[in-house]
Amino acid sequence: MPRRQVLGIGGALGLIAATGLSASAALSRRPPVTGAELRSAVPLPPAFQVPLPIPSVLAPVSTSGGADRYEITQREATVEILPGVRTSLWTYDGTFPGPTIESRRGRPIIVRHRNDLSVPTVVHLHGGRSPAASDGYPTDLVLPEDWPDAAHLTHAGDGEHGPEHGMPAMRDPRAVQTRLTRDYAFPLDQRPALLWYHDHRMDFTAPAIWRGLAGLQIVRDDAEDSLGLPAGRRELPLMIADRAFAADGSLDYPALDPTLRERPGVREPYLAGVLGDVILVNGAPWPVHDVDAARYRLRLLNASNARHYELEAVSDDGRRLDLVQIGADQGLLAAPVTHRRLPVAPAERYDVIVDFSRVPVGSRVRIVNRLGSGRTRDVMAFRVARKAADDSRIPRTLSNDLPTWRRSDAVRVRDFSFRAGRMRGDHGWLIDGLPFDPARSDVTVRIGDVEVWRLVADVHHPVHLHLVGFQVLSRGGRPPLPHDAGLKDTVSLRPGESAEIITRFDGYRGRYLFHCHNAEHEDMGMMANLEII
Ligand SMILES: [Cu+2]
Repeated sequence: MPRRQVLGIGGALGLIAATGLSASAALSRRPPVTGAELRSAVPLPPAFQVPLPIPSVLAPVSTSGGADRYEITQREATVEILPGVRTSLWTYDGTFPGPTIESRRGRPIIVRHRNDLSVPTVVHLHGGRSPAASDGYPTDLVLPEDWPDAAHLTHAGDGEHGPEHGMPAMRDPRAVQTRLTRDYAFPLDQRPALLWYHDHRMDFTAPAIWRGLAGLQIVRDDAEDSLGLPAGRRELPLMIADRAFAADGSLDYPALDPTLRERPGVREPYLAGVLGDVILVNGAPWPVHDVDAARYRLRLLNASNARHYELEAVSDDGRRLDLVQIGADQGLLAAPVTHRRLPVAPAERYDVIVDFSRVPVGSRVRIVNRLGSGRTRDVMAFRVARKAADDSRIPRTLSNDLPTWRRSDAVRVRDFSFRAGRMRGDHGWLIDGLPFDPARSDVTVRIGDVEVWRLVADVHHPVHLHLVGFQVLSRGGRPPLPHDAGLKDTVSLRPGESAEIITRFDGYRGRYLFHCHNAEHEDMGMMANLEII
């Protein structure tokens, strides 16, 4: 690899490649970020001025036959993210985040997505226990009305971009494509949790999410409702995502092909991940939210492409408030876990209670990212506006339905490495030395089997499994960390680190995925097929 490219990959990876540092040496240095930061070319607003938006809840178009039907149109929209600046986005129904879908455990929903964008799309419900046909496999594309048909694409592939680019669907005989619309059916036979839906298009997931294709879905049930947790306006979904803005107010992104039609990938300094210099919460820059002096349930999602956070809640007098974790990616913990700092990797969700009752009225609590610097240290703020009664509680037992898998239950142990490498003659990110190929069979598991997977990383890789939740068994040969508690669908591997996870593959048969959820890594090959038979 030429030296120029090695250094271009940035921070940790360049260090490992250029100096031959061992993984453990990389781990001891543990760089706080994997990726490179874009700088916005417009003036940025001061922190804690813009009010926190709460995404609107989508109303079903019908509720007949025990199932709710929804319709979402994917379309371009111009919105005001930075005060006084117009930004064109790709959206679900005209907003970023898209509308929130409120759903109940075991009550099926059908979402008809209509693609009025200029490129193919595909929707994945992250954390959903969904049949394969509705899981948003990257080549199961919804084509825009005027997109060339498959026969035409075959010829286009022989042209200027060569057969390697622009038509991955053609390499996948199992792809099921539709034109203009697709109905996604979600049985939602799963634990209550905060899920999120986002684009998962082959080779172009990262820029599609960056441009705005992300929204929330919440699954609830009666057991969770009866716990007495903070609810109503004291329950806040918080989608955290970084972005950067070009001089014309558009979102900056270092795509090789800004039309996102044919050539995937990003420019060289950003190969390890794209970071922005503006922190958005629910689509607003460094927002502020007025709260009662009471407990709040904060449902955190890191929807950033590559940025990691280590969150703290800091009051004006410098006190750190407890972050009492009650839930993980896949729902409630068995019992609360108290943190002072909470690491949140891309795609992870943490459900935490923060108690503002002892914060003086009129003062603020800032949510700070210890891994950020300068403006990216701030995330958002709460302003304690008034005294208020609070009859919420945090039960000592939150749930008793978590699986009790033991290592001895596993019928198989598999090893997977997540490392940099070469793909199609360029830089890539590889699982076990291979870039993703939809037509290749990678992992086949029998439905109902319990397996242990050992994952090892070079730089940060948040590893996500579709369909199933898992438990973290160990990290670096040691017991899991406090924030690994509960049932997860994304585990954050730190530089040079290994982790073991355990799960039972059940629910549905079919073709699923596991992949890195650094969205740039995902687009550059770091995915593999998971076939459940
Ligand atoms: Cu990765």
